[in-house]
Amino acid sequence: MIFTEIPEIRYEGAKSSNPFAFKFYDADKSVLGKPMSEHLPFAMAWWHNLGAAGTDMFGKDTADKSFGAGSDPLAHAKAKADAGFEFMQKLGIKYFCFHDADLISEAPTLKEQNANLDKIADYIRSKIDKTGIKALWGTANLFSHPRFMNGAGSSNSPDVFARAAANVKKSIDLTVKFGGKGFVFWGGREGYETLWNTDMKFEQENIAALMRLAVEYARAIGFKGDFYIEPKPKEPMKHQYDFDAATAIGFLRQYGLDKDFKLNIEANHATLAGHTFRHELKVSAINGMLGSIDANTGDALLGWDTDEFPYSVYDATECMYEVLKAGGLTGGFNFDAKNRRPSNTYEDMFHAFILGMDTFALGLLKAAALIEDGRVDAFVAERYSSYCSGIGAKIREGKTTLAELAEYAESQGEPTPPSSGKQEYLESVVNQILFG
Ligand code: XUL
Ligand code: CO
Repeated sequence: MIFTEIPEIRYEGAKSSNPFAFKFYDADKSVLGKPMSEHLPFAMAWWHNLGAAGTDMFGKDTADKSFGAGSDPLAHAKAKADAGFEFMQKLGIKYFCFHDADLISEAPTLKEQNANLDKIADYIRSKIDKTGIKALWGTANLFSHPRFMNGAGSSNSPDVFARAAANVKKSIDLTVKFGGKGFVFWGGREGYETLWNTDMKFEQENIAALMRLAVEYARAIGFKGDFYIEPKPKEPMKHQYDFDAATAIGFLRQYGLDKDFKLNIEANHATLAGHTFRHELKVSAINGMLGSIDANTGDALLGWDTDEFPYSVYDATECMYEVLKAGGLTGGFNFDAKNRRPSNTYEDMFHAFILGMDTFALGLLKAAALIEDGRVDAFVAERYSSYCSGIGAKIREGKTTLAELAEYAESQGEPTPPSSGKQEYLESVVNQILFG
């Protein structure tokens, strides 16, 4: 046991003042005919929760994430796994997400690295067998090591491309071994700093080639899950190719990858791209590509990826509204989030997840209430209802011509002004459901 002072976290209800209890996340509570736990498949991000210890550009670690192990890489990797599984069990979390590089520190050669990964993977697999906790998705870290300074798929070096392919292959193997539902590509270094040295088309073709090779390999070994692109506009690169959902969808379609890939939408990446989280979810959903979510939040006053635990019930409600409307996720809700640097105790790790899980539970309850209330849906249906008959229906059904429309326009005179958008009314309905 690592978190000896921390009890199992249970639901105690909104009136509880126990800091180690859920106030809103009640796993078995039925919402729209399904238990909360099925609506909200939460996942722990291995890298943040078990790895990030507070180092930033200006200072070193503030937290101790050695979990009692010394400097031996395998002993530390096992201690992380012990901590992670105990943590997830105490919170009732069924999934984790990981990079290859999160599992054990990198060895000097690829061969040694893969052998080390096999050792820790066997250890993790035995914990999966004991607990039923599995991977939500895996990914390859193709951005931290200096070899990837010019990108991975987009690198100007075919040797680096080949190394990226080897890391992706191993990470797919690990994902399959851990029962993962998905495999993510986050193109941290897949972008450019200046177009004076960059062949954009060449780089994008190569990224697509790496993705295609990954799909071919994974399908050949029986992986049935989804691949995901995780869009992000910038950071670490000035401009990343998977800028936002619309850009990523265009890319996937252009290179014929859209049948195997969906999107993993991260809230903080959405706002960095100048969109709301909800916008990115909507764009993904209407294109049939809403796969999974990295649940976190940025800070409106800070222009970078702060990866904070989500606390805005308003944002979570908007998110869950889109998720419910899309019929749920094939993936889940990965807390790609880290404690603030001064929140450096084991207790803080639990507070962070209680906050995130309660925020999304509230979001789910409020989104379900909005749908059951029906006023927003009814308003939107009514707003477009003139397309149900007459010339509107002909436009929708593609049964008219430009000439017919011109004739119609001439005969009708000045169009009746469109009806009010009633934004303020709708926003007050949302507030009433949230706080009434
Ligand atoms: C970085 C980010 C990554 C991906 C996985 O901004 O979100 O942690 O989720 O590589
Ligand atoms: Co992420």
